[in-house]
Amino acid sequence: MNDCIFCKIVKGEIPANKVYEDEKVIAFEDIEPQAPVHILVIPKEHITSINDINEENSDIIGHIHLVIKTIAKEKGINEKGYRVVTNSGKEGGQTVFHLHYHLLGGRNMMWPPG
Ligand code: IU
Repeated sequence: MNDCIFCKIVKGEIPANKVYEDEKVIAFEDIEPQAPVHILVIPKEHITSINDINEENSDIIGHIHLVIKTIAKEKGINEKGYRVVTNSGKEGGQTVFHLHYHLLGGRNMMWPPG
């Protein structure tokens, strides 16, 4: 997707504070952190949202969870706890239409979310 900001981050056309990268995903610090740890984990392939997950590409979801687990441990939030969020669609609060998982931690999370 030419006009997708996260695809541009994947291609290195826009800088980001990367904390993890492999052949399938990258993770980087959110530019507007909502918690002491706020990392976005995204597939390198352009997938718009959960609505575009299918039998062919669904392996990426398990992989993203493994990466989240690794980063949570690296950031030292795995024991105390953390939150993983993916917003889907406008009413779901999605503002960037490239699938991404927010990893939030380092403070007490509230429920219900706004
Ligand atoms: P959302 O779930 O689509 O609302 O999350 C998008 C997130 O992407 C949001 O937390 C932004 O702060 C973040 N973000 C970013 O980290 N870098 C960017 O260049 C842009 C958005 I645009």
